[in-house]
Amino acid sequence: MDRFLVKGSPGSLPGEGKEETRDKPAAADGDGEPSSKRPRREAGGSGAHPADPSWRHIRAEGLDCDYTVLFGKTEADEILQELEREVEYFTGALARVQVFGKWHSVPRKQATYGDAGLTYTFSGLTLSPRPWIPVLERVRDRVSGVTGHTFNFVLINRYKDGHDHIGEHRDDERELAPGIPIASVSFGACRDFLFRHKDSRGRSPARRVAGVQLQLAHGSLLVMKPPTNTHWYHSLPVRKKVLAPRVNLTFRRIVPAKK
Ligand SMILES: O=C(O)CCC(=O)C(=O)O
Repeated sequence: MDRFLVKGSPGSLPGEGKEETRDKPAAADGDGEPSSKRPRREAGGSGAHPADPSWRHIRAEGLDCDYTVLFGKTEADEILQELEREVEYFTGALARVQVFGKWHSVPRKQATYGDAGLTYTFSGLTLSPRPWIPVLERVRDRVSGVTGHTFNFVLINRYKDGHDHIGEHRDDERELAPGIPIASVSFGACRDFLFRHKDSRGRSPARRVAGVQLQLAHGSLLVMKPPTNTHWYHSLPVRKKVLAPRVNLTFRRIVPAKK
């Protein structure tokens, strides 16, 4: 899962991760404030009643996602408070990233939790996730209940405000179990979430495929199903007007390493 979090970080190989831009410093991030020029599809918003998740299906060429609001406000507030109290984020070398030879703080905080015995690669190191804590088990089990999938790992990203962000990347690591969706649950500030087709990146894209923009609300669940992460990059761009924190949990199924 080295490509999962940071590229060009300590221990990564030269030339690895040319496509990976998730930790570009804010000033260099191509996804700034909304541009009226870029074509977009809108989805997201307040969505469904949590007791009866009604899904919004988001489809484009090679993109297959479902969105719902899974937790009502009271429950989402309670979960956010517990996450803020209980989650322990990376510090030190794991909270820094090297981009084009320069060191930067990762522009958000990160943590990983999961099943005992699992290992994953991060910054060139083989790490074990922290053991599950009750608040994460509660969210994981609700997500499993509505998706019919089980998850053994969660990556947590905390954005203190709209300056914190994540650059364009795909979640296409080798460790991910094939055919299993990634379930992304958000708490706190509603943020824009952008998908861009792999053929539509860069200054002279191979072709123009309309991007997809969602707003991920407090208590929402976005299910990214295959083959979305093969064809589409996603990012959470800087939004300077957002003042409140947001915590995002991406539940994943990792194939345990052979002993
Ligand atoms: O915070 C988000 O919604 C995005 C997180 C993300 O892109 C990831 O975990 O790969």
